[in-house]
Amino acid sequence: MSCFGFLTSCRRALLAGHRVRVLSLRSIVDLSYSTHFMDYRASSIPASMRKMVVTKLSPNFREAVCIQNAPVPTPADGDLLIRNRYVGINASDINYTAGRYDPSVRPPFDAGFEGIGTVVGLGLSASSQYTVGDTVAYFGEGAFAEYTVVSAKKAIAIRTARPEYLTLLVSAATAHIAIQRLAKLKEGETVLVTAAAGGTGQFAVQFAKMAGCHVVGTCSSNEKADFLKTIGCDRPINYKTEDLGSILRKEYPRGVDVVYESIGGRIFDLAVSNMAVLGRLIVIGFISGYQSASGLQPVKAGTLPVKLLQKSATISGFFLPHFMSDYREALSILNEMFAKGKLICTVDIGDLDPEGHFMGLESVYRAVDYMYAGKNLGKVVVEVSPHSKL
Ligand code: NAP
Ligand code: X1H
Repeated sequence: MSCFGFLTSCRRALLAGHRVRVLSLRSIVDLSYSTHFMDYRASSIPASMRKMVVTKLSPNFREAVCIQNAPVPTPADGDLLIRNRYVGINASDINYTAGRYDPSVRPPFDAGFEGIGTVVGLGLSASSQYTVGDTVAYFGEGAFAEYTVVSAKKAIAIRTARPEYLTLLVSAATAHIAIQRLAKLKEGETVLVTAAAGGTGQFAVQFAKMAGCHVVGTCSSNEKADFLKTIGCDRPINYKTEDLGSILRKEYPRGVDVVYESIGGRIFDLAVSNMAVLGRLIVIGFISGYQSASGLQPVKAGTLPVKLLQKSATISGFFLPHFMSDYREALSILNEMFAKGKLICTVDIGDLDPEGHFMGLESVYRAVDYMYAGKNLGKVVVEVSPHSKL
């Protein structure tokens, strides 16, 4: 069975054994309603936990988010209660804390988009797919917590709690679906990837290379440029030491065919000015603006119509939640590629940071700063809790 076996049903027997072996007073209450299974053995589920809550809307993560004590939530029918082991950091965590995702939502609300952990409780109908002790990865809200409840539909069974799985859920899925749906890559074309050594950029580089393209990737250090060579990038450009505009003009005078663009502002303008005839630019993000009050970064919009016309070029936006119909298939392809060693999934868990490994919920603050200081090589991941037996 594929380890992303959320398409299979009835994978394990119902948890009758757990139901008679539960120990705590709370579990007696659970049994009386019989709507969910909770595991209170050995390690026991505590009554309360710590979680990161957005209490004030701000793109400054430290200002917006505080760590609070809260009761460990109870999974409703169809839900899983997951003890988080690793959580993924996304550039857009600060768009979320700024309230940009849904301006009608007011604080307090929970932060964090994705995690990996152990199923420690489940609502009744989720037991046809999962059992206590399963390891799962999920793309869902409230991940920056010791325990998170997610719908079983948003979870994926994985073999072991390896942080590399966290690269697949958002970062690799974004690159895979955006390139499949919007890039229309042809062998021999030139692809420019910005923030190429980051969470999603590393996958855009690999998918473009797999399609037989010449790949140019931007980054901010020589160490990242060396990493880019190892994942197939033909021309890494450290934009701190080399002039991106003049390199593109000199080395790619015909222009680039496709741009996977994450930075915005000046870099977006340079990419637009260096597109080939029939070029396609995909707006994946514009991180250079996220920390500002508006979340935006000005671009040369006035010259955009003529630049597109002169090249018959197109610009499209891509936002992963709009492509959920492609998500399951993409994840099973990505998982298989990862399992067969065809995809390099690099994670950065802070081991080279002066303060060390991102361990514990409070490290999420440091991990967000680390990403916005441009220090990460690969996907930023935080280890929320060390491995524990159930
Ligand atoms: P990431 O690439 O792992 O980290 C961000 C990288 O951006 C840094 O390593 C740094 O790389 C650069 N950077 C950081 N702060 C910057 C700033 N203030 N100005 C300019 N560059 C900065 O992060 P990620 O989570 O994978 O996100 C990358 C981009 O993809 C973001 O724009 C994000 O919004 C977007 N994204 C979009 C979707 C979607 O559905 N559209 C999904 C996932 C991610 P350098 O060394 O290259 O400077
Ligand atoms: C419904 O579509 C969206 C799309 C983007 C709703 C919200 C957003 C959003 O908050 C984002 C966003 C999300 C993911 C990502 O990787 C990058 C970005 S940038 C962004 C945003 C930034 C500034 C704004 O004023 C509004 C949205």
